[in-house]
Amino acid sequence: MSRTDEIIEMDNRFGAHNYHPIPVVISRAEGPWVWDVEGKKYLDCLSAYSAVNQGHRHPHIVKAMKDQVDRLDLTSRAFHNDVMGEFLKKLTRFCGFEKALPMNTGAEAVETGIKLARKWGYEVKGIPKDKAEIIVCSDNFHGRTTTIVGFSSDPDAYEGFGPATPGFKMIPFDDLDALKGAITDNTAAFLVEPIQGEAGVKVPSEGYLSGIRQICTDNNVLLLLDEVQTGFCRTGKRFCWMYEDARPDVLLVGKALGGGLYPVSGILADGELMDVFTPGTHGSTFGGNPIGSAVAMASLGVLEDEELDIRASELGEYFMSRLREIGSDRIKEVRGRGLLVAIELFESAGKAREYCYKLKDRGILAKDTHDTTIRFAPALTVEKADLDWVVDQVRAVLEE
Ligand code: IF1
Repeated sequence: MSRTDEIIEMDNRFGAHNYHPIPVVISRAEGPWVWDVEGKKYLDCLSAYSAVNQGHRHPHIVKAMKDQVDRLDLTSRAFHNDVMGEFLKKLTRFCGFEKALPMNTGAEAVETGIKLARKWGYEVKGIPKDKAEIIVCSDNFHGRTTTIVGFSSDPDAYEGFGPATPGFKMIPFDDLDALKGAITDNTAAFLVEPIQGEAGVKVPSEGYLSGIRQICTDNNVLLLLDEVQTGFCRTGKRFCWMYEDARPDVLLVGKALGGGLYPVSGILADGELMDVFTPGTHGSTFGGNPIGSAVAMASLGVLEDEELDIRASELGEYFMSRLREIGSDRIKEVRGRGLLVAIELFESAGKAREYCYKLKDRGILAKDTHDTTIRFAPALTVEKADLDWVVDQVRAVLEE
């Protein structure tokens, strides 16, 4: 039995079966590349769902983490530590908000945003007790907690996990009239991804982001943007909302904030709104811990120093135009923003997963979603020549 098969068997024997991964066992990584246990090299075109925008094991981030580990580990928030404040200062400046609240995972950031919106709804907007409503979109993906899956439209996500938390209302994505129609006096917030990732990299129409910003402002409804996946330069700007100047009231971030080395998430808002949280009303053992804070500071530094927003924008435009040139009759659409790119195939072309297996054999790790879509999200440090090579491999598997 190969080492790969042995390890996969062990995963299956001792692990819960809540995943069905592509059968490759990765044991080493550097920059945009990974190696499997057999020594085969791949271009990582998933980047842990955009958690590794800076590339694997970026030397600056690794150094920051090692230095921190040698000095101070964990204090909890019962005491101050000498790293978190510097991190929050850097994060708020990077994102353009007054205050931040650090958590660990994306789902926790979303939960934190939901709590903030509800409390603001009761204390500031004056919504009657327990009547707050939050509007969400169909085909959303915001995480896996019971509250979050309770407002998912994907049966795999919610089926069997009820009863759903009340207080959520679903409307179609990319539909301004639906948003206007769904708002009531009890609406506290609208929660949305600026590009729907799991739904298949669904980029909304031009004017949607500025439109939702305006509607929320006009109706005294908070705009909560989930940029857990789209944030930190992935789509060609620091944040996707910057394409239409649709600055949210609450920005939810995660993934690449930890540079692929440590889970770090959080929410950003201006002072008055963030002050809705008072001592004892929210927290986390690990949120704002010294190691996460040091790693996140370095992760932000790399995004700035290497201007990865500009790089993602230029490389993304180039990559998408080269993919469109393939002109295969199996391709329905190439779409995306920056280096968050998807190829949607016609149903007659067969399953996207089959193409991902073929790409894997050719040294490219990409992930399918929804049967017909292949996602490409390499590290933002990827070289242009490597993208050319990806295009050649994609063309080859489509011609096979
Ligand atoms: C998995 C998808 C991506 C997210 C947005 C919050 C979270 C996520 C917009 C929660 C997480 C992940 C989790 C990962 C697969 C993945 C994913 F395919 F499921 F949808 F990226 F496209 N908001 N997305 O995309 O963050 O709590 O996981 O840190 O294996 O479930 P988390």
